[in-house]
Amino acid sequence: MTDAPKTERTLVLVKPDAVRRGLTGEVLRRVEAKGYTLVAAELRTADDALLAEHYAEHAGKGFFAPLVEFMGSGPVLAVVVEGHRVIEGFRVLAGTTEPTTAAPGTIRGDLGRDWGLSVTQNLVHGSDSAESAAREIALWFPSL
Ligand code: IDP
Ligand code: MG
Repeated sequence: MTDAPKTERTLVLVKPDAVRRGLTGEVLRRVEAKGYTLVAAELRTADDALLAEHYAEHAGKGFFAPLVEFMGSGPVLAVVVEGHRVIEGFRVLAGTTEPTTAAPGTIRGDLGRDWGLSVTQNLVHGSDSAESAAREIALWFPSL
């Protein structure tokens, strides 16, 4: 008997800039087209406490306060996505942090740009490791 394929989960956030621009469907389309499965999704405006926890690794950095302000500026779509190697796979779909230089073909590279403010507005978040994914999923979806 062969082992079942190892699956994992990641937390994806469609950030307020992407929700405002009507790109929620496009982000989910790319996730599903890649063959990943949606486990849970919720549209909500996050409060500062949740966002400060979510971005705890960046506390104290110069961009932390503007980042929390931006992330709370409107609804985000929080999504738990499942699939083999989905943590790494979604990060590749998203592209590198700065949209101006993110590769074409990626969400940030195709749909994002520098609006002259900062690289804060880059459309999506994806957990960066198994530990981060477990922590973030527990934070956004405590019932899972
Ligand atoms: P990631 O989202 O690609 O993992 P991180 O370095 O974890 O990037 O940063 C978290 C988020 O903080 C980024 O997605 C972006 O929104 C914002 N950010 C990162 N670096 C900067 C910066 O230098 N200036 C402004 N915002 C930044
Ligand atoms: Mg990160």
